[in-house]
Amino acid sequence: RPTSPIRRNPAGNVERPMVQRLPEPQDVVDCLDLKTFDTPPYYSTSSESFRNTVEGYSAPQGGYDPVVRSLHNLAHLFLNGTGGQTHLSPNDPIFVLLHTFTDAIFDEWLSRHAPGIAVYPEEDAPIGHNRQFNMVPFWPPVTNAEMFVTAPENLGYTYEVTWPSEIVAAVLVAAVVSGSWRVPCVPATSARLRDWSRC
Ligand SMILES: [Cu+2]
Repeated sequence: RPTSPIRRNPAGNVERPMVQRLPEPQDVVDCLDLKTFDTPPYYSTSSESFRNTVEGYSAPQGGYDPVVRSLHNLAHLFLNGTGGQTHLSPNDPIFVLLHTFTDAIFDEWLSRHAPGIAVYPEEDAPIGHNRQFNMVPFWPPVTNAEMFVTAPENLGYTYEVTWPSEIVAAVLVAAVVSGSWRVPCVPATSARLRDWSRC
């Protein structure tokens, strides 16, 4: 029996202006700067928590605000259709790109901050989210602790991303060297997951 088609109406949610835009490169820069992996209550209300910020329940700088949606959540809600509904969103192929890029941000944060497993909540996080809990629904079973590791060294894959702060630095250097402060058109980067450049 045929099912309904994938629906997208990007930026079309006029009832909710906050989700009529996509995350900005600066949002990723800010999120990657957060120093603490997670904070009590280890939930969607956590403040100054990298985990809650990349998920998108707090401002990119880490402050929790119940009306804010950012980063991963904002990209879902921007789609305003199949990809914006929790139980349906994997049906839209964009889901794979969004979650791959979210994992790339997580991997970059692990590389930059080298946190160690002690920062991962041992208890009091929601069921399934404590350090030694298995990640549902993966099989064979794997714990959160086992996945709290950088991809290149531990998981056999790597991301090729030029992070936005690096693009900004390159543009500034080019402008200074050329004696011009006119912002040049940034060429396409080697990022395969998302090109953050803007012309
Ligand atoms: Cu998602």
